[in-house]
Amino acid sequence: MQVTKHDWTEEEIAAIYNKPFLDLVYEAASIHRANHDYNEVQVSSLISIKTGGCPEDCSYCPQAARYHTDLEVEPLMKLGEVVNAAVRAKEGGASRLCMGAAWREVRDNRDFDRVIDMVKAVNEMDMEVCCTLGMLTENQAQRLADAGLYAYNHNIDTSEDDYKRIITTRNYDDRLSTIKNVRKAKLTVCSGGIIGLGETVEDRVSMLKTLSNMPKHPESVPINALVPVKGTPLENQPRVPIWDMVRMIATARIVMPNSVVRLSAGRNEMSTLEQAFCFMAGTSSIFAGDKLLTTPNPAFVDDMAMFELLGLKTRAAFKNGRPENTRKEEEIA
Ligand code: SAM
Ligand code: DTB
Ligand code: SF4
Repeated sequence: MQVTKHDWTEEEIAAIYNKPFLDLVYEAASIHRANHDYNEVQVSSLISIKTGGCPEDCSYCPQAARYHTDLEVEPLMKLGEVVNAAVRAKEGGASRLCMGAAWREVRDNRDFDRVIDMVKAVNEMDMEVCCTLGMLTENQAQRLADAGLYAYNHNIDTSEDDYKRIITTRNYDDRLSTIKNVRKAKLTVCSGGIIGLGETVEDRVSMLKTLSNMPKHPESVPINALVPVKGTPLENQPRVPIWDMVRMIATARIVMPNSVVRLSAGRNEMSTLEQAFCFMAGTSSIFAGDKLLTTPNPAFVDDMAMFELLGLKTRAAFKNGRPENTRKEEEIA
């Protein structure tokens, strides 16, 4: 494991991002090879446990109630439905299940109790469990940890300066304080952002600076390409050039050498060759399964064919041992 640096400057990160393309990929690949089992990919599957009707105004998001997208609002899923989805995800090759809810924040009510039961049930199935439920208090983070949660996803999405252009119903500090609460509960952090929102290269660099200067780097860093959805304010954004996606992944890989960089939304529009370049540049994780939360994603079988072609293998759940909070009931008894 490489010693991580936490005092990156914007100039340093921009110099990396702007390197000649092949130099950048070569450097990122070298760091990737030195610090990771580079032919191994961590596969997560997403399920939207509560869809749409969100009070927030994130301008990229099809689930915000105020935008008129074709999405059907769905209440919180039942425990049994989630377990069935987890079985399918595991059969498809996923070692982690990520449950997303279109909430601004978690409330201490019966819905949260049900999510706690979902976390317990999926953890008992020997899958890593991740949640992304919006803002959390320290106490709520602790409840999730006690239920056996492995990771919490909370993206910072863009730079601090750009944030108010994209979202007005909360601020950057709200995001950062939830991430701190997640850390206090000793959960692993999954935090990254989206490119293609109309941000500048400086915004991308600034976002990577925020992530890489956290006291502990997020264990997982998702890089999403905007999926433009009809009815959202960003519906007409042009597709993110693959060159920008590779630059972003490579730069994240270099500034956070031990983190898992996740090639997240946007794969449905990418060729296998384009994805291969992302793996070369340091991606070691994807979301698999034919849906992200609400938008299409490549099917498990197509991804497994890509893995076969590229000689990649999937990473087993709890590869580095089960964290104490995720030990199963029978192991504790
Ligand atoms: N409501 C919770 C929250 O905002 O933290 C959790 C769910 S939210 C859908 C999770 C993440 O999905 C967002 O932070 C954003 O990074 C990503 N996302 C949402 N819509 C997207 C889109 N159209 N394209 C790419 N990423 C998107
Ligand atoms: C992340 O960074 N990307 C995922 C997951 N974490 C929660 C979500 C992508 C959502 C894309 C739009 C949709 O399918 O609704
Ligand atoms: Fe709500 Fe999350 Fe979508 Fe924002 S990104 S509108 S908080 S579901």
